[in-house]
Amino acid sequence: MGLQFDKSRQCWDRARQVIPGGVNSPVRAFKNVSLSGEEAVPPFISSACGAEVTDIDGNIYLDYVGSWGPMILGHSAEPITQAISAALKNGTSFGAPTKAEVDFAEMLVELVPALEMVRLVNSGTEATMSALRLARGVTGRDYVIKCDGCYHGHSDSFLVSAGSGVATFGLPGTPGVPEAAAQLTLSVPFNDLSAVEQAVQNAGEDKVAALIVEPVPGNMGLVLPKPGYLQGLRQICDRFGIVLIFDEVMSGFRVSLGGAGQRFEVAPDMVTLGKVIGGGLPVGAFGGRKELMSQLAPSGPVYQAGTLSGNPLGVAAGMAALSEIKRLDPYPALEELAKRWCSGMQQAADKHSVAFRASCIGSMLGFFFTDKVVENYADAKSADAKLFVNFFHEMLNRGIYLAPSPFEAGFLSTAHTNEQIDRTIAAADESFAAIA
Ligand code: HOZ
Repeated sequence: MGLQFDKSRQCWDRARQVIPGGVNSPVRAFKNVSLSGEEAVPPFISSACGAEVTDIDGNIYLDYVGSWGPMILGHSAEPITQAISAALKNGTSFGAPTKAEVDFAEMLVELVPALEMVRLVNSGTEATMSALRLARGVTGRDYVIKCDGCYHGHSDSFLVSAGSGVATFGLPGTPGVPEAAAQLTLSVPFNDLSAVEQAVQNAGEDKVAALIVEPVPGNMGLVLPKPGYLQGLRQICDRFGIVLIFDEVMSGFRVSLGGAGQRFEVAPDMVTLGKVIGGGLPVGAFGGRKELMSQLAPSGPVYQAGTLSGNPLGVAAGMAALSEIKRLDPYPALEELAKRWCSGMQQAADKHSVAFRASCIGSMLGFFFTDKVVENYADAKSADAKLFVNFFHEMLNRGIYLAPSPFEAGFLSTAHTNEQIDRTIAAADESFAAIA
């Protein structure tokens, strides 16, 4: 056993000379899954098709990262690649309105219940920072409440007690963030309504502009909201005039066609979306109630802008992806596949008496090396990190590509098959045996 990584290793050596940490986004590094003192080398990916990715050494992996979420239709899905090719012939950027972006905005408003108006941006980070700007602008308040372990991109306001890479590398989250900005962010445990009430009291009842939450967090591993939690957030926000923002960068089009707001029947004031609406190209969006969104420039005073926002290639890819997803309605099949993965993984762990908790919702997957139900970031951090690292490498060596961090969710696509899920479970069975 053991894959060859010679070419990836060579690339890694070059990358570290010219790119900080060798990667263009921290979560791609294998620093946190090093087995020995030496940093593990991430495979450098050369191509991807369906549910598989191939690295430059020719190793093929069954992929559960899915570019961190957007690949609902699998890699290189034909409707998307064709749409990009067709759009490419007409030019790559105009910096002017297009009919396609109107079609796309209409599609988003049709599919996501909380969206009455939407503005396109280029990433989830842009979406969340813009949504917060708007919430502050319309309320005239400064504080924002978020949850520990939730990740809303890398802008100043959201790095306090953040998930994803900040959690993976155990970073403080605030170097480079002015203290004055960090102080306006109040972070509370997920799934705890009384902590939110307390934070509102601490800030002052008329001081909190927004409460932002991943309704189904995927950036501290996958954590599910307790029954009534999201409804409780809605009630608190109503009581204190706080703008409720659902950050659906992870859960959007993953837990249902209309996202978590639709699945849990809670209407946020605003929704933020990211890569999942771009079919693999850099697209994001934020939107919500018309009365709020019309306060954005140029119809209102709150400024937000972007030369590449509504870029024709991104819009074409996103439109193709969402149209195909709407046409296929893959949600029941994806949920079945996820349940098959979840119960198979749990059984394999139980067989080897490994403390392990698998969970899933829609096409999102999660697992922790613990015997308790994980309800928040503190629970997630208490899971066995060493076992995760060993398991991760056992799986990678068997051709299963998982996120290199216990603080990330996994993703299924319509390209994954029952046979591939069963192969994953067989690999997990051997891996649990190896690490037990
Ligand atoms: N939200 C993504 C992972 N949880 C971010 C991906 C990245 O930071 O590159």
